[in-house]
Amino acid sequence: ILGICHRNLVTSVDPSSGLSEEQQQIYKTALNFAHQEMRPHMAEWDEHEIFPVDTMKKAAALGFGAIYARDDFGGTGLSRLDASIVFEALSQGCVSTTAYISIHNMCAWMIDTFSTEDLRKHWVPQLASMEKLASYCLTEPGAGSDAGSLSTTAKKSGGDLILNGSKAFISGGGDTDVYLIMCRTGEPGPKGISCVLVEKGTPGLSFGKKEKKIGWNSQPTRAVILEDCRVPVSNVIGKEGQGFSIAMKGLNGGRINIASCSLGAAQASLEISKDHLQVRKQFGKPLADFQHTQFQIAKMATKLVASRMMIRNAATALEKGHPNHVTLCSMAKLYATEACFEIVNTALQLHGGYGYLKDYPIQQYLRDIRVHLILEGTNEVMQMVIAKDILKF
Ligand code: FAD
Ligand code: 2MC
Repeated sequence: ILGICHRNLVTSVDPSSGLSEEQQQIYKTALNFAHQEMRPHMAEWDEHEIFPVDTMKKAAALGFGAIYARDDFGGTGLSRLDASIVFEALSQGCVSTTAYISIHNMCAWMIDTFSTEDLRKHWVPQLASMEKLASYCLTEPGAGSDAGSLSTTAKKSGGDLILNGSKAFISGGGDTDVYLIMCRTGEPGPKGISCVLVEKGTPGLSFGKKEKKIGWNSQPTRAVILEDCRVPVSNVIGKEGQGFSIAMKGLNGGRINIASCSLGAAQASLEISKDHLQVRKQFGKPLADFQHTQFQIAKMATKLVASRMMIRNAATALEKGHPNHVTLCSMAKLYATEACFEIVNTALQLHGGYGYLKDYPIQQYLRDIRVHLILEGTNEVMQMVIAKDILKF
């Protein structure tokens, strides 16, 4: 029964507080799915590195495959805040699987927003149902944080583009169907980059070995290799030279979504800890009776609520196109991924030796959310973005 519901959550940490009735219903639907379809399998997916494609298709049937893509071609047409709520709920069932679903959603939105009507019509329905899965390919072995320096090239040849280069750390890589490749079609720097869609099966597209990781084990991570890989020019998403901007706009939402995955893990860990502290006795009384433990719980709850407020505030700013949305998304990612990691780490400590055992889920939440401080822009990059904004005046 660990974390089966937010049964007594009439308190400040109730995730549905402040949400409209419709949003509360969305949250409930996603949480039920997480508890019924994901949480019972989360340890097995981690242990055996299973990519649960059938479960993800079931999630897509609830509208979670293209949550904030327009609804004329099968997107769900919901808001960024709605998406954040969905990822917060789903990640309680499995952070790693939810994080992949969030990357897939980011790609679906990029295609829906920037591609031609033909590409939209062809891809959005299949991505919304998760019949086809997508990967986002920005990072290279020599271009991680400095993404604008990427060196994968796409050279024109008649009506085609010929791609050469390699991408590192690609989530879903090898097991997914559609690759959004950020590649150089022009001058050095961010302005010379385009976003090109490459389908699995295209000659010249291959994959590296599956990486061994400490978390995010329910989704594969591989290098994506392009060797004279030929695609039609019509596969360019948006305009030539617009690729870096499209990639960054995708990541604004991605950063909120990944922070939401940390939030769900922290929510579940707090609830599990509360149960444990009330049941486990040492020195003749429940651990919850010790003031130090109470102070720990109080700090965890405060960090949780602060994280949620920052994430939801940023989601609303992004939705409304607020002039500061880039900074607010970066702040939410920076703050929430770190605060939620601290919450889950404290939860592990409060479980004593049991927290370190794989019989208990906290260690998996901890391993899975650690990487959120690194990917979708490291938290140092988030500070660069924030500082640049503050110091520009
Ligand atoms: P580096 O850029 O080499 O950074 C190393 C360290 O130096 C970091 O701490 C960084 O913050 C710091 N640093 C760098 N520059 C500065 C600076 N100017 N000032 C201060 N500190 C600095 N990428 C994709 O494109 N698609 C994916 O699907 C994807 N999935 C991933 C999945 C996993 C499991 C992992 C681990 C990574 C994934 N990534 C993906 C890549 C991820 O985005 C990069 O790892 C990340 O952006 C950092 O790049 P890097 O690893 O090259 O580190
Ligand atoms: N939203 C919209 N536009 C953005 C943006 C954002 N978040 N960030 C940058 N831009 C624009 C920026 O406004 C500028 O446009 P213009 O020239 O029209 O003013 C252009 O992009 C270039 O920006 P900079 O001049 O700031 O570029 P710079 O090369 O200095 O670096 C930096 C920017 C460091 C912020 C960027 O390279 C970055 O975000 N690096 C981190 C890379 C990253 O996040 N990787 C994640 C990979 S995906 C992943 O990990 C997954 C798991 C899927």
